[in-house]
Amino acid sequence: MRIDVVTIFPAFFDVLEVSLMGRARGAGILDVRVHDLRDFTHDRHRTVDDTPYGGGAGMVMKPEPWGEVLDAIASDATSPLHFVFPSPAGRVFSQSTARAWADSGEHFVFGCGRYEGIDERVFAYAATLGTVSLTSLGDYVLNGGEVAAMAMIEAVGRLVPGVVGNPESLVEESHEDGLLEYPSYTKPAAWRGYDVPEVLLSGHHGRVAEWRHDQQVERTRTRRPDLLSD
Ligand code: 6GU
Repeated sequence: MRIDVVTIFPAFFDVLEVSLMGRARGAGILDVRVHDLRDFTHDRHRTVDDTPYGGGAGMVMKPEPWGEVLDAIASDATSPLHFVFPSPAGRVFSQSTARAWADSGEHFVFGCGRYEGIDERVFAYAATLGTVSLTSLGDYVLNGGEVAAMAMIEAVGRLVPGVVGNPESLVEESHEDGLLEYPSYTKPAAWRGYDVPEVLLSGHHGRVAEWRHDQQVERTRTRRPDLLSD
């Protein structure tokens, strides 16, 4: 899977060299390329922002460097392009979004905005090159799109075949079946006065499966009743 990232802080993405994502990149399963937006400016100060038309607080990212970097990426596209602009004003990302994107076969481009946002015309221009999504992680505000893009890249990337060693571990986890994950235990069976639930020591696979499912439903009911409402 090919992923391009556009940012004024490439260092945020250094952590993609670590752990499962780093191994997947080394193995050629994920091809992640990070572009510094300032490399697509032409003035001495490498300016990427300016004051908003109509006034107001903060600065807005200028369209010209974005146009140039999007053109450069589009000229090197490996499959249909999907531009994702992380934004708290976007639609909320979920496991089903991650699954759809991982299965899409698209070439993803994450455009990370800073300041008060990106000039709105950039989204219209990107739509002439591919699909455009404005996507939020949830109802809180981060300083820019970088941390949100990282979260989405990891959520999508780990669903690409070969990134996670044991594909079964993807099936049983929280949100894949609309329920939270069941609790897990390992040895020792007794620890500081806390015992592992008896059923897990029974060796009875049917009873274990039933207990785990009951735990999933009960956890979801108490912690996340919104997931059960439909
Ligand atoms: Cl995608 N971006 C920013 N800046 N803040 C967020 C977010 C995204 N999702 C939640 N908060």
